Amino acid sequence: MTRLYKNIVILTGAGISAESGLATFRSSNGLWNNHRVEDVATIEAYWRNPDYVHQFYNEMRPELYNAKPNPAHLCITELQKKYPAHIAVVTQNVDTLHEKAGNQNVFHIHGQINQIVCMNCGHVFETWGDVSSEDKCEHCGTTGMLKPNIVFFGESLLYMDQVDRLLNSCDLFVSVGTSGVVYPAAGFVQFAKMFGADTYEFNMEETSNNSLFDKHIYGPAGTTLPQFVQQLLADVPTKEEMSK
Ligand code: BV8
Repeated sequence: MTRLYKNIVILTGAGISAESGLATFRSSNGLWNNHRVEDVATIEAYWRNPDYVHQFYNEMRPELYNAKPNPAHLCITELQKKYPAHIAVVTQNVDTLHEKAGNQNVFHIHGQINQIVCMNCGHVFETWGDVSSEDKCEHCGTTGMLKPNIVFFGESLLYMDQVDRLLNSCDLFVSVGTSGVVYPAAGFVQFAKMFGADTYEFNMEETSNNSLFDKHIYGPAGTTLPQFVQQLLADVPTKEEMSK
């Protein structure tokens, strides 16, 4: 690869956090194995039984609080520091490992586990503790309207205006650790491709989105993504080369 890119978008899914010890959704021991998606990750499930949904996320919070970023998250920080391009991270993950690794320009399109939103006034606040339907909103004082600030099935994604702008100006689109089954995130590669980006998919195996990517790099992202970052950095001309 010898091209110098100007605008890079890195889309991440649960697979980038797998080597940090966090379960993915759809693998054999995945998060959805012991729960039906429609019982915990839909807005109907929330209204039907808010404390069942709160409990699912209350149980998830401590593990995500203690999780540490792995080399896949860390190499993105190195790239953002050393590669002369605008580099954004669009993540489907609700963990904060991109932030813990020092990544900048991170957009959590499916929300974040450590954020709670009040369905009455829209106020969003941070917590790593348990939440229940008895809790009161610190802003409007309403009880029983607090929800994890996580985008459930049937809800619109967050930051879509920013994502649209990023996709139509990117010249390199890199997808890391996502099965490509959840929309609209699974469709982002098509927009990037339409606007002329080179598209790379990093995964352990072929995904449903396979044919949409120019290149596929198989293997654990903690190994493959740092190698890719080193290749990108090797193509950056040195100051001497630039001055010729
Ligand atoms: C919306 C919250 C509209 C809970 C999540 C078009 C076609 C078909 C369906 C739809 C469509 N448009 C919309 C839909 C409906 C739906 C949808 O896509 N359904 C699918 C399942 C058919 N989409 C929605 O409802 C979205 N909303 O479209 O709203 C709208 C518009 C206006 C007004 C109102 C409404 C909302 C989608 C968000 C849903 N919320 N989660 C929670 O997170 O707890 S989705 C859930 O799946 C997670 O957020 C997760 O991030 C996401 C994607 O999963 P992945 O991250 O890919 O994880 P997965 O386990 O699947 O895969 C992991 C991958 O990593 C694997 O490929 C594995 O091989 C790989 N891997 C593992 N280890 C490694 C690795 N790779 C590299 N290295 C490793 N070490």
